[in-house]
Amino acid sequence: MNTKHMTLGEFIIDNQRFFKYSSGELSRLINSIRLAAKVVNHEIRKAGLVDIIGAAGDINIQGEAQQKLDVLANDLFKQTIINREIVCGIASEEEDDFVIVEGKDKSNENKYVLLMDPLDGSSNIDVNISVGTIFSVYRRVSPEGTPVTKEDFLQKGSEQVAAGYVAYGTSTMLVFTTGNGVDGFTLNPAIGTFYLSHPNIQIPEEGNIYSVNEGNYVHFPKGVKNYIKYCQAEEDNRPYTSRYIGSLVTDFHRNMIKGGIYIYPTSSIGPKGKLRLLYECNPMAFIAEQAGGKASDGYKRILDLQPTELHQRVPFFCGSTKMVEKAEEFMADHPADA
Ligand code: P6P
Repeated sequence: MNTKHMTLGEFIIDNQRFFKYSSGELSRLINSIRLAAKVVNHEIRKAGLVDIIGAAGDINIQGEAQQKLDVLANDLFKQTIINREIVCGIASEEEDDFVIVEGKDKSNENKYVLLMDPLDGSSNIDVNISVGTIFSVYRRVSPEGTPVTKEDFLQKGSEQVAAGYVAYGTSTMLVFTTGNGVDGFTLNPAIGTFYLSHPNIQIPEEGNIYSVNEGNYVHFPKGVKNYIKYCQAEEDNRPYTSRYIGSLVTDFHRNMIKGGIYIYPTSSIGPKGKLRLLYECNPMAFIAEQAGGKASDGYKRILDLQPTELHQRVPFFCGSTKMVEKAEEFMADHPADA
């Protein structure tokens, strides 16, 4: 089939035979995420009007309590997925603990667990900066038919069967992998259909963009400070360009297309960094590697890290392989900072 104008639905049908465990459930899960993404997109696109239609905490014209968008996004993704009886559990940045999902007959026959950051960077909405949804899918490891357990969520990132993000930017894009490369789909809002716009995304091996919050420079470990100075030096193809939007999905997506490195390191004010391993770093690392890039904590491959807590934070270096490797060289010079 000519993939030029393939819709996401056609792509899923055409490729589900390559999905790990190739069961229809994963296809249905991705289709459900597609649906929820459209609904969240609709809410985000009118977020600037909340003072007209009711701000969070207000009662809107339907008499419903107006929710903060990240809470709304969480509820929308949760309900869309739960109603379709595809997963046996959900973990979310917006939920203190994981959510056990039982079938109508109280069964737990579903094979997958979903982890998500339903609306990453939501504080940017008030200033009209792009935000995103990040998701990660594993096959459960606990016995089918029993309630999901914490171990189902604490799997290494290398065990993911799918991962993706929705970028609510100048256009709305759904980018995901099932372990067979990375493909990007752009929403045509006029008809509510995602079209294959970026087949087989390959992140350039080298880039000239570095993304880090330099406002925290004074708090960074020596290895990070030295790498930032390397990026700024007038040598070879440097100085690099500094681009930091403060929205992971947006900074990551730009680097996927143009090449670059995104860094959220440890610091004296954040000894484990800021980003969450399970539903931010692992999915983005899976996507980066599937697109030929790299992701580490400055020393070790992100996907090899053994999670211990649902909301644990890790330092994150991700993007063009050669840029991540160079940053790791600077980090290796100062392991004491780890
Ligand atoms: P800082 C948003 O809150 C987020 O989780 C990421 O999307 C973003 O890259 C990062 O935090 C920004 O954090 O500390 O630089 O404002």
